[in-house]
Amino acid sequence: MSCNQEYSRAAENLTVSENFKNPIGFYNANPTFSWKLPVSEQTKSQSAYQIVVASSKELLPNNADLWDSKKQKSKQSTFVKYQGKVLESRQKVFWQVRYWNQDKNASDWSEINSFELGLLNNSDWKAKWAGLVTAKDSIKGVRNFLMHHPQYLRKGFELSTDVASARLYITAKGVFDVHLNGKDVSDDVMPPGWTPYNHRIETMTYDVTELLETGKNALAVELASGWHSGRISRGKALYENFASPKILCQLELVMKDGSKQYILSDETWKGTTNGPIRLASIYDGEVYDANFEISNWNIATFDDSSWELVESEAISKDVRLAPKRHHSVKNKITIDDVELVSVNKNSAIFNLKQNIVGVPKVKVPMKKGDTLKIRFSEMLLSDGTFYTKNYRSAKSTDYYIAAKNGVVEYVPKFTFHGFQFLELCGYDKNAKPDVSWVQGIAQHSNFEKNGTFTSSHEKLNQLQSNITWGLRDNFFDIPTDCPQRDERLGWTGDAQVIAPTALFNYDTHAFWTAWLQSLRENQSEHNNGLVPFIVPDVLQNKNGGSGWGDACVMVPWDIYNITGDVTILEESYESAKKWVGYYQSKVRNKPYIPIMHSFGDWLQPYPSKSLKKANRGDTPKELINTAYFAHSAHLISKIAGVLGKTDDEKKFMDLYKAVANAFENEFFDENGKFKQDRQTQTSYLLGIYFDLFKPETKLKAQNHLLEEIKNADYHLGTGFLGTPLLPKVLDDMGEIELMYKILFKETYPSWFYSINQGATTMWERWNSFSKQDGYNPQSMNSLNHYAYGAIGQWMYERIAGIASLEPGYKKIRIAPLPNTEFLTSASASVKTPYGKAGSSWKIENSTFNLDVVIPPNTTAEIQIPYGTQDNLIVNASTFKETSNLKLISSDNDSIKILAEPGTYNFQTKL
Ligand code: RAM
Repeated sequence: MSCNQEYSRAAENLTVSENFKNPIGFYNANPTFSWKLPVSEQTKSQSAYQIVVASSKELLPNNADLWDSKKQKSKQSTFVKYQGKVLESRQKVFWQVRYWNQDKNASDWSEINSFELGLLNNSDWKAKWAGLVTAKDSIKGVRNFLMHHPQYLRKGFELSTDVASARLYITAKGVFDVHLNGKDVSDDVMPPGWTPYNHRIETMTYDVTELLETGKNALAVELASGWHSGRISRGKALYENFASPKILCQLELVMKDGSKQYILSDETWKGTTNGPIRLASIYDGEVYDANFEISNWNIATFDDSSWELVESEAISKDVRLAPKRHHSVKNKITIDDVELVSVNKNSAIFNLKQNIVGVPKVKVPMKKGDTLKIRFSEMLLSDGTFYTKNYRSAKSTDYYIAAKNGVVEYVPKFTFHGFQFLELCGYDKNAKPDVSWVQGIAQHSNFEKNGTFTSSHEKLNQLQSNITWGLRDNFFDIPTDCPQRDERLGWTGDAQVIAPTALFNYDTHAFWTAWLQSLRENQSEHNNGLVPFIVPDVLQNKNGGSGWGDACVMVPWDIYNITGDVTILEESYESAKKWVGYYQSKVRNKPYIPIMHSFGDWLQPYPSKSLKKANRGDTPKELINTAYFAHSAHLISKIAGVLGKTDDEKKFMDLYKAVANAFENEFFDENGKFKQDRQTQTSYLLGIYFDLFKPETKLKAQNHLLEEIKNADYHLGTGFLGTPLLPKVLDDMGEIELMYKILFKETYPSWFYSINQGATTMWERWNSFSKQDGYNPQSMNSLNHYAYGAIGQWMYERIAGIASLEPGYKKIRIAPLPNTEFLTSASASVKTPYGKAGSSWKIENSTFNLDVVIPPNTTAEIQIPYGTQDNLIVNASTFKETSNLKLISSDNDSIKILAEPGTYNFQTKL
């Protein structure tokens, strides 16, 4: 019986599509289903499953009216496609699953989960865009860009019967904060976030049933420019030329008597710009004047007769309204361990000890009528000077004007800053500045932590911290390049290099797939397949860039390998092919060598070129174009293979081989040497990692690469494109000691150099700042830029030792590569689609100790880097093959084992 009980343990952790748990306002009427098997001795794997889907809970499991998958003999427990009846907007759908284990015993049915669809079609919207025409009295801000006064909008309404359920569907051309009867509807930050608004605007869905009252109610919205009508979108012809922000809002009520009511945004709404937020800009900050506060404006009893009527506008067919397909930004971490750095006559400087993105929360004594000015900075100069030059034209300053004497509390709402230090001035001169005056609120898209990495080395741990802070700081609804200066754009190249590391550390599956949809929408504007440098594409440049545009192929491929979700390959396939077509269209005189724009190996250290061109490094763009052309064609061939498109698989394989051949002939001599006086590490890295050389040339090129690294005194010499490839290439070459040597270098250029200079995030340049000389004087210089954090993938995969060997960790590789010079232990865990996997090693008394966790429904190849089969101890006994552990191979210095799910401890002598 006890056995049977184990067998009956139900599946857990049910999710739909990209890891959504019981979502409402869900975007996908064709979802996929995923579940995890419980961790138990009896459940090693799944031999079959059954999913049942119904329109009400009561129909489950036996009368599933929407879909019954029936028993499917399959090991698949992730991303199983829904194949039932067509689902509609607003529909609430219930589902559960059971599985059969390896012994063909059925589990119990899982708990019932649900999802509720949002408004999927523009025709679902009865509301109109509504708002005041603020363009007419807006002021000219930095570089003459219009600044709209934020709007306060409201609508009172009366309900005669009780509400059974209510959903608020809402979005904005701009950003908003919505209240119902004076209460916050959500804690989302700056919804609806940023998409190419000329193609698609995401809509939010909130369950507001509990906030409504019988009798009088009021819906109230604060609305500001955000990305849509702010200078970050750069005007141009986009987004209706800085049109006044507007809201679109549809409150749908189902009453207890079954009747329906709608409260819609339209010309009957009232509005004012005479509220306390006087101005708000992403780059430039917020101005809040407490003298303009309007008490009770967002509750039902407020008299809005003196407010203006808004203008309305029908929704257009051309811009899709679609439920948000990833999680919005939230306040995630409060930093209150603050240091008071200095107090001058009129100002005080505070240090959060961590470079964050978000807003300050200040509690400061003030005198009526005075203005508190809050400035931000990433790092002070050694003499304590408050430095803001690297924000360039972004004013990044908040102002608060006090309406009375006493302590004021203020958190800006419609802006965000990138900062570690903040300066206050304008507070009550009689008060003594105190650390309690300031907190930092770190904000980012609301994804969960997915992995952990730690080791015995303090600086390596600081690097992990810098990587993960740099990631979160730049995942503000879209993946941005930097979060602080007058840029904050979705650079495709940066995204391409960081995606794998991001997926290890955070559950960014939905975050990436949402952004990739924006990428495809912007690509569709260019018939030749061009993928813009930035997405959303507010620059509207007519050039595509190698290594940047390839994000449309490389990021989907990474997502697929790490999650096992084939959907992203299907969604991206045509886009990827078009991008390779763009390369083809750029081939001029020499076959397979595209002549086109590239940012090159961006920010390579020690460039030989003069300052203006130095950022692009020394690897010629033609070489980079050709390398990425080949690589993207190669990946498309692999993707075609996964999708069963055999013709394309061959066609793109042939193309890749032809381009690779041209690459070798054009740029390398018969000795595998890069044909340019100024040698670069990246030219070799691209050729080797993208597999562009004939085998004999590859060996020669590898030696030239080693030579180059030696010439650099064992420092890296790579920019944005080369850096992620360096550990992979050296690893394949077996040059592990060398990789450790480079990684643990303390001098410029290296990862630890920035740590030695006080970095708490990754930097844009290897030498963005030094304690001695302060900021690198070049104007483009961010202290929060994730590209060089791409080393994070190798830290998980090889220092700690966890990698996905078959898509989505169906097969796991545990293969740590310890280094005894620098480390005595390292450990990582990852929430795989099947459950938690772990690899943790330490070396003590000449014994190598490895703890491994392998989740159900997977297998693992475990490679123990020391010892032999004879001296291997497993879970405290001498190693013997069992049904759980099979020997694959054993030689003098490593043992390879195939493991079934479970928890294992391995010990062996060094
Ligand atoms: C700057 C940033 C960004 C990079 C582009 C090419 O804007 O460094 O990260 O991708 O240049």
